[in-house]
Amino acid sequence: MKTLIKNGTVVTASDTYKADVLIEDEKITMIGLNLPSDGAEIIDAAGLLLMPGGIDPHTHLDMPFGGTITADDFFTGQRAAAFGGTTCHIDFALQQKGATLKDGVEMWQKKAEGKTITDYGFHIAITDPTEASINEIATLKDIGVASLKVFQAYKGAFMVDDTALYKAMEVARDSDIMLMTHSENGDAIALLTEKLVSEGKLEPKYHLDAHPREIEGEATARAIALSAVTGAKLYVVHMSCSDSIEQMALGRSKGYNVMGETCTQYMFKFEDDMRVPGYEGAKWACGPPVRTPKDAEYIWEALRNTTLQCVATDHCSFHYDGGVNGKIAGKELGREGWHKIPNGIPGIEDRMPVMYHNGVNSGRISLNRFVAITSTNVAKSMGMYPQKGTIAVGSDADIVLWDPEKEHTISAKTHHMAVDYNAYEGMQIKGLPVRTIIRGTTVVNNGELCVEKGFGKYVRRANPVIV
Ligand code: DUC
Ligand code: ZN
Ligand code: ZN
Repeated sequence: MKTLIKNGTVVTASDTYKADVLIEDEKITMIGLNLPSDGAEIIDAAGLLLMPGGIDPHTHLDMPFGGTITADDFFTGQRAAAFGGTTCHIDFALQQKGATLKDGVEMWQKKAEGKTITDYGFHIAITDPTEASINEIATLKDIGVASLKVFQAYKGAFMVDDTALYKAMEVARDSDIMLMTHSENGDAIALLTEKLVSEGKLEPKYHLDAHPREIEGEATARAIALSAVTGAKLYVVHMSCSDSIEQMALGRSKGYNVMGETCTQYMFKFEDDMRVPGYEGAKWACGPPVRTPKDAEYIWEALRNTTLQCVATDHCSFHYDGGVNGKIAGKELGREGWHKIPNGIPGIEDRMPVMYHNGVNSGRISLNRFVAITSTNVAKSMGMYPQKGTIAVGSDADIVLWDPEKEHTISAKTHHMAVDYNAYEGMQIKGLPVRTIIRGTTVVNNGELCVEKGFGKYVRRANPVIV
């Protein structure tokens, strides 16, 4: 199968230039001006940008959490991703207590089986850090897993202590695995939660008081220090505020092997959105919590100046009005107390358009930086580059045809996620994907899904690098 994309403008993390792109089977085989068609199917991309497909480094599909399960499974989540210009994502498989890390990955592989639309990989989160589990980190490469998540929060559920974190870092260092942390101080959160709940402070806004910014800063600094001592590569996920990002800037200025990710929602959803009267604030309960508009500006600057290198979604969708009309239970579980709200915000479909519109159109980041933070840096740090994350000869033909002039108003009424609300409801966007190509096959074209469930493939990852 041959496809020639003609007349488009290729955009990578470093360059923007006019070129045709030839795809043979699943790979890009030629890039240049006026390439001969030679019997290839022609796609005319005049007026369009050709960008590497988005890669979302942080998603939770079909994940049990907080007494329920996410609204999006691998089909609805990946379908939404493809509509939004994301061609690959890395989901978090969770180790179950008493089971191995590989069991966790296998469990998540089964959830994906037969449902996939985009390509995908798995991180594994270590939640039962026995000696055997810690030693098992050295074998993750055998199953194509190049990243290990450690929770410094969620005491009594996913959290592990500093001894386990330190030991996991030593094995991760020796086996070239990227160690990822959810950096908040779980002990402090547990104490604050107990206090607030015992005082009868049960409305959604108290979620903010249980997750102060200082303890995100503290846990981030701790993870960075342990990474510096052990020499493990560290990727801090979902950084939400200046307190933690300052620590990242400091660690990077010292030359440590550390990098950070933020999420789209931290630039658009704020503490005041959680403080509205009534229960609506529950929609924005996530960990770490949403912060302030000042933090959002700090994040934009950190994305510009390379303190932060990746933008994820932490897509973790729970219905606002769940448990009715056949819907899975969701945020309503916390009506009797904020501590029972399932944490998470959806966004797998919206990351690319929202970041493009608010980043590139507003002049906050360049087009090339947009590609870097939504795709290339993710591929590099997660061990998928140059198979994924760029437009280059030999790379997978994961290409998004982007219309910089196309306009759309984001709404839950029209989105492709299964969840019943949208974090960017009403946002008017200019610049959208019009065709999403994965490994040479058109997956979405002008609002139509063009592949069957099961199209997406597992991506084996190795050699993650700090960018
Ligand atoms: N944060 C969330 O908001 N949801 C899932 C897990 C997490 O760390
Ligand atoms: Zn997390
Ligand atoms: Zn997460």
